[in-house]
Amino acid sequence: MLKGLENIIKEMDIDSMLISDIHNVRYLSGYKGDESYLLISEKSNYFITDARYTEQAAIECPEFVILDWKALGRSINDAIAYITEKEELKLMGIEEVVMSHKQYAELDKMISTKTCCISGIIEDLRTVKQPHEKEYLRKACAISDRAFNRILNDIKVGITEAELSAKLAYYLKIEGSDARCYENIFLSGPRTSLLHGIPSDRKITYGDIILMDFGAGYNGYLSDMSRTVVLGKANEKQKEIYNIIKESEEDVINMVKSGIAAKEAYHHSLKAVSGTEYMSYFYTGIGHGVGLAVHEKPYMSAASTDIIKKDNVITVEPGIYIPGWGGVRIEDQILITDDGCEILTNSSRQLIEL
Ligand SMILES: [Mn+2]
Repeated sequence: MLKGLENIIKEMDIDSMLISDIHNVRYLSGYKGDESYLLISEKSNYFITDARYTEQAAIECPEFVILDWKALGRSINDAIAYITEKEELKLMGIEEVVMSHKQYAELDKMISTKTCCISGIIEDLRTVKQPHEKEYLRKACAISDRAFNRILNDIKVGITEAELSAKLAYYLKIEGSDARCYENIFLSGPRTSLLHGIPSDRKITYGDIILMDFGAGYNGYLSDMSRTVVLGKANEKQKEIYNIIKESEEDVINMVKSGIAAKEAYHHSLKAVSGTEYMSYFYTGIGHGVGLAVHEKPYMSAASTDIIKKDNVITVEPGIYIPGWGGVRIEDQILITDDGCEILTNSSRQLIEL
């Protein structure tokens, strides 16, 4: 049995769990690849993959029995059925939000083991970062700070968003990011109101607002930060909106600590915005946990029921997005402590005019 899982298995009165979410697979096994599953029982830990990954899995996951499902049948389900029979499993937890209906329907016919839902349980464990995870997250954030510093020199009239996005991805990797990471967001001018827009062939022009949202990975642990800058002198409206968002972000950073409800942090983010003409353009999600996944628990919004705890790593990222005009977002990644937080991304939050 893997450390930390005994209590869960006991409390839920199950004898096994099938882990299908790839971040949970990595969290529990150390495996860095894709398309693999864990079947953890009271007696043994199985790692189910295919021949593309068996050697890698044997190196990265020494605590597991490695099974190649293609050698056992036609689908992953054949390997699951093989284990449930061999281990005489009675009740297996499955991640119902990850497994497809097709796979579930087929599996249900193949096995006599009963199943129950365990989605969110490993995700809850993942929210509280262990010392090595905190170290990896600090390193990932430092990489994104260095890449940001480099990309500022490339933002010039005539270069496109897509070119800048490619350069930023290059700087992140040269500065030490994992080879595989997630795509950055690099937007300019009126396109900055597209919260998660895709970098286009739009050329940067003088006076543009430029929004970058990006991150690095370090041993699989991710950073996520955003900065909004202006090429040239910022106009009054750009400055006004930027300062509201900066104040909103700082209001949250200054109040957040272990034990605060996520929705309370959200309400604090509104102080700087409510009463201004921009309130209806303020986005309702102001942050999220970050770790092996770029968006994970806890979620920071008005509707969230999450409580922020010590050793959570979250982003704070208020933003105002006005269709046709543009948007401003400032995002930092922080580590929650008993009495406040440690800010992991250290790039300036002052408005940068290039
Ligand atoms: Mn984010």
